[in-house]
Amino acid sequence: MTAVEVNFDGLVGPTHNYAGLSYGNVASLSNAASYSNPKEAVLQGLAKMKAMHDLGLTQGVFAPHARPDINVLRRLGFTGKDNEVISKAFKADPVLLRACYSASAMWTANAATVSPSADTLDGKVHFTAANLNNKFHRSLEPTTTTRLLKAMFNNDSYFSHHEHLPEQGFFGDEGAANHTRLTDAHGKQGLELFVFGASSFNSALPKPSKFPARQTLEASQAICRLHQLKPSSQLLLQQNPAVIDQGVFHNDVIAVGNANVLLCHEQAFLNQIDALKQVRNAYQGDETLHIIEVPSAKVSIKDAVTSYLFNSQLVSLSNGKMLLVAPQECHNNSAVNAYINELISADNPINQVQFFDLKQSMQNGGGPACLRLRVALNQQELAAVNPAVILNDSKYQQLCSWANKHYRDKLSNDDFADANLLTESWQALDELTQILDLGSVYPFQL
Ligand code: SUG
Repeated sequence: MTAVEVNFDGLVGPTHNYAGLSYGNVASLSNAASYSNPKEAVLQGLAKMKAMHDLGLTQGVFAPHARPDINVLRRLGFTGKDNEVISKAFKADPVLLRACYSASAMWTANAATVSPSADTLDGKVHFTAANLNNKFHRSLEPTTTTRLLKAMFNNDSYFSHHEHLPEQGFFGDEGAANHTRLTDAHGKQGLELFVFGASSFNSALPKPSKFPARQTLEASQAICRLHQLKPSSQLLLQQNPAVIDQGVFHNDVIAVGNANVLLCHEQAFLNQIDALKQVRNAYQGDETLHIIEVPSAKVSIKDAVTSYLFNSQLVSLSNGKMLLVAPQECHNNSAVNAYINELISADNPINQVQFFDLKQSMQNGGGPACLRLRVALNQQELAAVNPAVILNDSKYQQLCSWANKHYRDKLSNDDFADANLLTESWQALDELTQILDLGSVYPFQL
């Protein structure tokens, strides 16, 4: 059956800020003292979504989460009315308060792992929200993510939703950032690659020594079971621990796959020669599989991490071309820009590039691919998706007006002491639930 890949981009939330919360993520730590511009951030994300829509792709919108997470602040001992909780938390621990204000749910590549129906034994599309157990601010996401997924994919005949994995480091799960799918047509059975950073139980496997491995083997194995993946649709590979220690905190910072193309750095995987042999052997498409390995001599790991080349999206266009949707930082880096020019003129399916200014997200370590969750859907499944979360020209205009009305253009540390930020943000989201027809997905009452 014919199918399309729909990218559901995270709409940046009204409290987007830089709090230096993600140890192991170079950009997050180095921008901790900067002030943010939530309005610019949401509009940059929307401009990317609109550009994808204008290319003829089906583009979805994934709503932000309600922040601050007032319930978790209460669980942590801050009492009183909402404004008292905020002012007590600000005095006691401003970084904790900012973690509870984080808009990190914008990086929807980490929202969930999704397996299309062509790969699953029961023929349903399976979703498991990621537990994001490795970082406190991200561990606040899975419950709302599941509610949002259920509001977007609300039809038991086609969609199967699973509870997130146990909230424990052994099952650390970061969702689709460590998952890609190779196939020669979205509607055909594909090969799902699960890339883990370390094993919790098997001490024989190597681990990074400095920065955390956020995805465990055991989490990836559990997702394969939950999603009832056909054995021939799954392959588990280990990420190279040495690059995790250089700031490659997710596999999508060092590799990207689409259709019959896997673009990866030559240092992406542990025992790379053998890993790629396994990929070639397991791939079942009729079209030739293109594995493009980028040598360190052309793009160093440092350049890969600062430019986010591998966090580009690779998208198939209806004219048969494949487009690299890259962050502006790739254009600004002369080595990376030279490599991209070589890539698009070489003999492989990638033959176009488009650069996007996503600086607000990039400064927290989130590039184009971090901002989107891919869901391959056949025509019947697509018809069953909540239509209000699919972008069109008027929805784009509506979302821009909504953002312009509700979002601030500057947030710095002292602004988090102001409980008006809570009220403004929740009012914005309340209005958004109507624009995206989500029902009551948020745990607040205005
Ligand atoms: O989890 N940054 C996110 C970036 C996620 C990128 N996603 C993918 N690679 N798919 C993270 O580290 C920073 C928040 C702060 O420091 O304020 C943050 O959460």
